[in-house]
Amino acid sequence: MAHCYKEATTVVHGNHEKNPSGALATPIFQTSTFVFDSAEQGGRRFAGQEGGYIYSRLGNPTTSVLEKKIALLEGGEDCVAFSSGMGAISATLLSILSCGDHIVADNTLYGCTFSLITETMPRFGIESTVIDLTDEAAFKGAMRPDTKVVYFETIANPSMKVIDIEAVAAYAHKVAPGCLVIVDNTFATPLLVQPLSLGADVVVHSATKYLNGHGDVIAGFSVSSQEIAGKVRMVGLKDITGAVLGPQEAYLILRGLKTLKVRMDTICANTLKVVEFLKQAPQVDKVFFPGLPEHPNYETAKKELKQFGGMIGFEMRSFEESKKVLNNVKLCVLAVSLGDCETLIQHPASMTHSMCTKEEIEAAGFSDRLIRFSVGLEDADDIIADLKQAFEAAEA
Ligand code: LCS
Repeated sequence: MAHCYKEATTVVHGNHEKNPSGALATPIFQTSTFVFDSAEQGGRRFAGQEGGYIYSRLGNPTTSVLEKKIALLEGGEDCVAFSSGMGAISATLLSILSCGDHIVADNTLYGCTFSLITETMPRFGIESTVIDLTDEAAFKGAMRPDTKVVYFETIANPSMKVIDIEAVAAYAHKVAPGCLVIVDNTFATPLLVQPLSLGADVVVHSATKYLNGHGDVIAGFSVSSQEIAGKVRMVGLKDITGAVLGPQEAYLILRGLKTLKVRMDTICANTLKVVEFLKQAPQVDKVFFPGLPEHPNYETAKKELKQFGGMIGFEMRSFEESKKVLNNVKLCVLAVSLGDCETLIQHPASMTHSMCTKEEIEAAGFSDRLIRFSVGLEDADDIIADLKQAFEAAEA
């Protein structure tokens, strides 16, 4: 699909299709089903001989506008919207994989995705090999000619690992023809990187985060070629998960998307200031941020990302101090999720990644001292002042 406009324009206008009613804002088609003109027409629509809507689990005009906009932003042919990020991820993987298939996944993933791949999918006979995808030897050792999927996150939750999409996709496609590279682009958003342009086959999102951006919707997307998206829609969404996005939520995401570019620019600028503060704070032992030259994947991040994003991890000197910071912030909000207007702070080991074992957490490169920080749209000085007072309280 041609990307005619620059991204700041695309987030506002999408493909510039006007609603036939003349409405500027996309109307909310709050309907479960659609009326056929005749029995013959209903039959033709079900047989795929005629376009048009049938039933909102299979498609809805409000949701379609949103899907087209996300496909444009990611540079994909098609997009399928879901009622959650996990809905998008599970429907995508289960549309592609069958009993006896093999998946290679990175060892740093959002906790529920990690459980899905390492615990749930093996129950259905799908074999998973979990390794550090930045370790070239481990990756090459894990790949098999019959590997069907390679799965990872652009900026990984919560260690902020950045994987070389181009290199991983090129090798996976070379040694395992037919293997699909699936990338979760939630942390980066299409404004920082478009994984499909670097060789990935599918991009998945938790739209709950930056894409919606206002902390009031749970949603997800799967973006790919028309062929793959057709399968994801007609198998993963229609038959397996049924995790369809409602038109009200689709509308809210369309509204949130209009400010994606200004939100991301402000969040990324704020984040650089917060990182600078964390680096010099004596109470902080380690900062996890891909824009720092000492970050192990700094070179990849510089090459791959237009900006370094709004997510930071940092470890205090002890678990006790980390806990005290979490309990002493006043402006920053103690809550999971990320990518909202409000700065959010949480503790991965006991919250988003509590389903991982101590060994799995260690392998993912963090500890129970890690605090994850999603920088918001407040004034950076106020965010920093809040952290400063929480650090002082943690020492007391
Ligand atoms: N992918 C990533 C990278 C995520 O961080 C999350 C949720 C999901 C997928 C799942 O999306 P959902 O179904 O929640 O829309 N991450 C969360 C987090 O870090 N805190 O709370 C949820």
